[in-house]
Amino acid sequence: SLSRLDRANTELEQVLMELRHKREELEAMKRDIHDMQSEKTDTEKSLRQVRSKQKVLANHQKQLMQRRSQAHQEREEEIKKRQQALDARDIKALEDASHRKHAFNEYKSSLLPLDRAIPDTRIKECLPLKWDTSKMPKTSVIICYVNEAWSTLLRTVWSVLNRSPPELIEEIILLDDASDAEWLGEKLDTYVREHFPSHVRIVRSPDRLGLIRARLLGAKHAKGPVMTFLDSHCEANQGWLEPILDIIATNRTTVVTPVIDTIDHRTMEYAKWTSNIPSVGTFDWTLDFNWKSGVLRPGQKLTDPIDSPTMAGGLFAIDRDYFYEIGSYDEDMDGWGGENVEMSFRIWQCGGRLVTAPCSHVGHIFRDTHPYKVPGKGIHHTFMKNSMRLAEVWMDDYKQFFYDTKPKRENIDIGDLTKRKALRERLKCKPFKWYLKHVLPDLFVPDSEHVLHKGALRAGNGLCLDKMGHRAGGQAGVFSCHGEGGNQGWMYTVNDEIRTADSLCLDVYSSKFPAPIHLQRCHQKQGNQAWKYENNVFRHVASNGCLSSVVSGNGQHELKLDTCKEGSSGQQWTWV
Ligand code: LR7
Ligand code: MN
Repeated sequence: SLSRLDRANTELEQVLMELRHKREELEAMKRDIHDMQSEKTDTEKSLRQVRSKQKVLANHQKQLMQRRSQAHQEREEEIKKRQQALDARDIKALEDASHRKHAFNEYKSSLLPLDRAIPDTRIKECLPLKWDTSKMPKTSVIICYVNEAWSTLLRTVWSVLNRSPPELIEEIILLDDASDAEWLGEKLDTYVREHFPSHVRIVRSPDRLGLIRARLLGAKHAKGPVMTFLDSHCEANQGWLEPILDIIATNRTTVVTPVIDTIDHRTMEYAKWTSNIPSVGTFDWTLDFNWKSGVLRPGQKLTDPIDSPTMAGGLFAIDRDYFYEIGSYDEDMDGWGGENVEMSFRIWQCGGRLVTAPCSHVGHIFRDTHPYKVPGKGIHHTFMKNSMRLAEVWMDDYKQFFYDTKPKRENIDIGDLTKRKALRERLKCKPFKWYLKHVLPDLFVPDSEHVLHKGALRAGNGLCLDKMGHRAGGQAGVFSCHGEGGNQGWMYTVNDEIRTADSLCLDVYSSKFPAPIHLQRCHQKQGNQAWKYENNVFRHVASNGCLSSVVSGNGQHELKLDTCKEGSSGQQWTWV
């Protein structure tokens, strides 16, 4: 019986052990269940969060859709109906006609929503930036126009209203420079009354003022502490305004431009591409505005304002009081042109600063011609007069380099300069030499230190080297000598370049003779732009060919790079 007891005992121990195991398993299962339960609640919680976020988003979208006013939808349906009745040839004809009238494809524009979506062109570094609008001044937005198309004018206005924090917009002033287009009369009054009753004001000038005096009149009407000027065919992009006003809030003597994106004048497409560092403004000695690549200072972030030596002129913001302190505009400038370079020199020379805000983007329709006439003797004339005024007031002895580019100026009465010269005195502005040294140190200065020869270049066969009115990428040619400079004005530099006053250099990149001679922006790095000038011959250093005025197969005179032949008259170039 003792051994039975023993056996029973062992069995009991075994059972107990199993029981213990089972209990442990049970505990483990319980723990698992508990874990799973809490996981479940977590998932349920985040699911609930996602759902509520979705709801908020849907609501938001609904509101947005509702805010797209009835008018937009009605207009778009109307357009659709009209389009269905046309075939491709009709459309092409309508587009061409509108292009002749407005210098861009207005027909295409008229089919696009007035509040269309455009690509957000900001670099990614801009997106996380947070702006405190409560510390920013309000702005008046001033848009001057003469016979601007309906669709582009209103798209400018809608883009400003839809893409600006409302608390930052004091008003939008539409300054009509005496347009006679019928759509800009009562029809516009009604539209503005219906859609923008509280924000938009139309001011109509009874006489044609020209762009510069039109802006001065717009400024007179502005109530906001900051004024933002825009051309009448722009589209403000996402978040365009905050970076601009932030800079002015920090320093009221800084004048700010957005990055200007391109809206194509044929397709109306808003360009998606922009470079990481925006282009900034420079100028040529013809006093034309030009772009150059922006450069970051050491330690400067991609989102920081970047110094711009000049501005394009149409799109900028300025503290209203500072605008007057610094001399607003030269009110004796007529029509169009030059005012932007004048204001740029003045800002820098008189202690201010001109910058581009990399996170602010506004699109502009760039076009090839102007669809309007300016009062007086036309755009060419006013541009010349305005440039002469600015050269006389701001450029000291350097003005001569500008005059050198225009050897045959018509007699232009540039008027009285006393007021502008007094302004320069009063503000104790720095000399132009200072501006060149500190603001545009890399600009080519055509003085005797840098230029070995200048004038026209005549080949032995009697023709002159000619830019043929082409821009960068085009080809240079030869033409009968006219002695007016312009397309026939050339310089040979210490850098071995053959260059024009507007910074184009003769450039050859094909090695097959006879090779075309291209015009490219001067890069000052020798390479394909280096020429040796000896015994009246220009030898292209990289390819060892000679600059030649030749007669082609069909009897046409052409400029080529060809094998050097001693004594060939087309390869003998003299300065005249
Ligand atoms: O007599 C006029 N009255 C006007 O109100 C002539 C023009 N205007 C208006 C016109 O309707 C337009 O809204 O002024 C604005 C500028 O005229 P545009 O668009 O025909 O000229 P643009 O874009 O070729 O002109 C550039 O250079 C001008 C020089 O005087 C002005 O500074 C423009 O504002 C300027 N535009 C820009 O800077 C946009 C970027 C272009 C570049 C580079
Ligand atoms: Mn323009």
